[in-house]
Amino acid sequence: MRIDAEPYEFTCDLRTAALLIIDMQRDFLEPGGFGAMLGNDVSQLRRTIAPNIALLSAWRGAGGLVIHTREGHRPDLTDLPPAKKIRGRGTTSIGDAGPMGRILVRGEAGHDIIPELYPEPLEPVIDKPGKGAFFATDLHAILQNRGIQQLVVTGVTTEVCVNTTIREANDRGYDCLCVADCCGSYFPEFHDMGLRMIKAQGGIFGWVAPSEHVLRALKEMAA
Ligand code: TIU
Repeated sequence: MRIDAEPYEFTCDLRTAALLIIDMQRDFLEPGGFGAMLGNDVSQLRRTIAPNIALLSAWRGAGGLVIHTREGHRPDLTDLPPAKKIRGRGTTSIGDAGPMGRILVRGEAGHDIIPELYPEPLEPVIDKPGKGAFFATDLHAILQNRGIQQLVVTGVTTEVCVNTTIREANDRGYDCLCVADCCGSYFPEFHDMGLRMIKAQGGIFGWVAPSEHVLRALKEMAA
């Protein structure tokens, strides 16, 4: 499958590619969540929901592997670095009671994936304690076991968990295509720069394309 992308065409085979959806969690995206409570503009993230629904549906329809991630911690917080706990000097932080349960704690409502993009029973969900999806998770092993070489990456936020994951994947030998309109940041300028940082210098970390190009390639492949 050939996808028109920047800085040049991204070629991938559905048997060796996975759709990796990063942290589309209620606490980051919903108006009543932790992100919104911190004063962030969640509409910047919510615009990614519709294109992600379309891409997820097409990818599932083509029989491709889908992997979801969630940022969060064990209820006893033993995997929460003290530095991460106190960062920001906020009055409410990870592990405290938030608007949708304990903030970024596994099993709590706010930690879960938004209903619009909810994983199907056989789709792996990677619970990650860090920003990158490879750190302290079995993502690399899962990808290796399935012979995956290319990742089509979407989710939030562009410059934080999406960028960190793409950089980690790049160093582990994966080719990554970041789907521009399926990623979002609370800060539009960081979103733009986050995408530019990936595709600069001949694709230093990977490729960037709009979802329309991925959908078109999936359609052409099926024809
Ligand atoms: N998933 C992810 O990006 N976690 C963050 O904390 N992002 C922010 O932009 N804060």
